[in-house]
Amino acid sequence: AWKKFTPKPFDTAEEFNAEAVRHIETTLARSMYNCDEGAAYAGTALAFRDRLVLDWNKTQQAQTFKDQKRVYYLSLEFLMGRALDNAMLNIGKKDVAVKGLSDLGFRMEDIISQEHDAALGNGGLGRLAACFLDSMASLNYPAWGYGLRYRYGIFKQEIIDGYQVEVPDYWLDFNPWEFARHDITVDVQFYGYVSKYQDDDGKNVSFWEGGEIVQACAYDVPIAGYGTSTVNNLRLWGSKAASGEFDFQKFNSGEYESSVADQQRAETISAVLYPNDNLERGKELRLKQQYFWCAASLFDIVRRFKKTQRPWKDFPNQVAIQLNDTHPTLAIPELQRILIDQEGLDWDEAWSIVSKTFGYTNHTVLPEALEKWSVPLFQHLLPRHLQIIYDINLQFLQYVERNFPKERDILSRVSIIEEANPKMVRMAYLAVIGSHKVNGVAELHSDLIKTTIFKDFVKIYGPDKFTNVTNGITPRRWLHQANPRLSELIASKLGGYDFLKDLTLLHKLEAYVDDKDFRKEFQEIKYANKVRLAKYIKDTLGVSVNPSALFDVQVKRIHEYKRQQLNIFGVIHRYLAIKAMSPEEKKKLAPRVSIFGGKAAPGYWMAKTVIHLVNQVGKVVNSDKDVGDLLKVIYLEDYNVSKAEIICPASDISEHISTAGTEASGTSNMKFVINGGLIIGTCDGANIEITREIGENNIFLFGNLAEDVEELRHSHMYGTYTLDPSLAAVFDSIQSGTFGDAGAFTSLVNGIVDHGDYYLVSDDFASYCKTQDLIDEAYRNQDEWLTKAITSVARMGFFSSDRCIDEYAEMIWNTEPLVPSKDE
Ligand code: 26Q
Repeated sequence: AWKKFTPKPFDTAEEFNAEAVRHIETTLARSMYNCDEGAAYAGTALAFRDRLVLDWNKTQQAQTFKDQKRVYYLSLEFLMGRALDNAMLNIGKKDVAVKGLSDLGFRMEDIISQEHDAALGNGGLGRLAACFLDSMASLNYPAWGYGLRYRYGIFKQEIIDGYQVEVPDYWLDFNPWEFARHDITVDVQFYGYVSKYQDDDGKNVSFWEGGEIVQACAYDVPIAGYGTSTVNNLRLWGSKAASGEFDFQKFNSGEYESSVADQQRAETISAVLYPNDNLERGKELRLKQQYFWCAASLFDIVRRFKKTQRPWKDFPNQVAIQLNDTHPTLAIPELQRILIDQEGLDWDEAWSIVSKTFGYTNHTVLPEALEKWSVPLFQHLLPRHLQIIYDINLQFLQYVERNFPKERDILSRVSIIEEANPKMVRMAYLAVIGSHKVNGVAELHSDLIKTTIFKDFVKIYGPDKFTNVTNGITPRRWLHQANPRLSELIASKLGGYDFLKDLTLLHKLEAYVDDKDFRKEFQEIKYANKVRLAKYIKDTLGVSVNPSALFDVQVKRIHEYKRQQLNIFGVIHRYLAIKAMSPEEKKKLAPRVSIFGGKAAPGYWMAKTVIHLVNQVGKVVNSDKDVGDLLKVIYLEDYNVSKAEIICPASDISEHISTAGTEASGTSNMKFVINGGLIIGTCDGANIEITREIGENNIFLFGNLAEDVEELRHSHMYGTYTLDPSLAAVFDSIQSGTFGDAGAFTSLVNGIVDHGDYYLVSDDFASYCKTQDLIDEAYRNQDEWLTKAITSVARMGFFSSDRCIDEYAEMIWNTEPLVPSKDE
């Protein structure tokens, strides 16, 4: 028998260095004589990885042995960011590595920043999936993530002459955090046709034949929990050409080039992340990605279930699959297909299993983001799935007809197939029909989906199928890792770091809101974080900003509904006001730094125009001698997770100013407040619950309410409204060329002036500017400001993603944690 392998766990700096050096010299085959920061990063990562891997194996064995219900989180995006710091903090022993690296002449900060972000996501939805993985592992839930292993993550953004330029993000050169499982593969079929047979019992059966096969290859990423030995698994699928006789035939018959071309075509499936956020674009390759990933994941899940030799009816008791938006909806007809075509279950038996297994999370009500795929495309790519979808639809519509015989047009409204030209498959309806629970991601949003896009379904299924799980964030990354000094200060008052596992403990901080030393330290930490960001701005953009100024931050994907245009118009309004001020008036004004960051989808012209305008305004304002320190406008290039970790702790005010009813939740709002920043925001998404938790005195809310939006839009269309006069003045300055070629911005201005102002920028402009003035005033009273900030942090306990995961487990998944035993 094999002798059990025991690793060398390091407890001292010397032991850590021995491990890191061993990896550098042997795993990497490099000499310590030219050990640069890249090699030091690799050695450190590999030393920590060794510790992770053993707990990972143990966790997986224990989960297999206990055979409890598992959760599978299907997401096309996992925006993980960097792994090393997180691994060190979750495993412990970071302090040892800090000392060890410093003995070798390295600073931990520099080593950490060697790592490339794992940027397999666009924004909120992908980062939520990453926070959920952290929470599921930290709470010991047996849970796997399933995703795609994109060769290129979200593009890198460069700002050149004030314009966004996209650069490919090739990130896999050296990735110590993934393990290629060359032995774990799944053949995935595309195209072909459906044949009908009669089986031995005379039953009609359908079978999907022909077409082509692409191979899915598993790449596993360990997900360590905080303060527990649980290490869960994130399985990402990479695509390859299926190896088979076909290739060899081509090869042997001299068609070498075409066999290489087949290979490349197959690899295209997992090559690149689609960079659209909140916009659906019906490209065949995207649908191929979705099916490839769903088919591989379902095959894997079913294979694991079948090993236990349980009867099929146990499947929903052993497996919970959560669909992160509609992107994995094909998993529903795929499971139905496996059960009826391959496992021989009858339709009803199979459908009962399918609809108990899935839960669906909706992240948007924007009509342009609701996924639809054309029937002809489906017919071509996935003929058997289209049949199954038609059958699901038929059963469903028959049910509706029986129960609502008097309502004739409900059938066309709720049909999965939209009767357009061409016909379209409505993925959200399929997801609702195939799941046992549907949830929104904040209270307002969950209410809205029940009264708008899914209204008829509430009538059909009753209200209990629909629920809310308000989003959260992991306090490990977004407090402890991003803001170690604040985390340490909190721990010093609360008697340790338990709050990182039970964030509601933060409420105890309220007892220190008047504590002089605590307040001073809290304020110093914020200042130090601002100094750090100021240095970053100086290093990257060459602009000096005053760290004592009010830092006003809006960082998120650029989208009209998020209204970065409202922010920059407000900045221009401020600039014009400063230009008109007397020296006395200027003295009274609090200096401000307006910081923007975020990527625009490459084809989203209006979003790119906003980026351009912000940069043009920055160019003019930042060099205007009349303005000096009173206003600086900064565009941070390539906003991503690791930059968010620097930016969130350094804000005084952050902006979450979407048109009411459009932002499903928002999660960066939570990240800013937990780091002692205040918010200017609309009554939208999770802003509403943040207000309820922290108190309305501690947040700057403005603008129209969701319930008024429809009427306001109507008034724009039918001429009963006039443009806000201050906004008109802003437009005049833009159109007179103050910020360069006015023509570049006409579409942006005209969208508001002439084309209905869909996002109600004009309606909210006065209220926005007034609220910004209130913020200036409030900031002058630093003492009160500090009280607001501290009180808010103390009341943010609700927004931990641990709370979300417990809610999902209880209300949707019906799963229990598996607490690792101590002795193993
Ligand atoms: C769909 C089809 C084809 C191509 C791309 C897409 C696609 C990709 C990404 C559609 C949507 C997304 C991303 C959506 C998203 O990030 N939504 C955000 O989710 C967060 C987590 O729940 C919320 O906090 C945000 O409010 C919501 O906008």
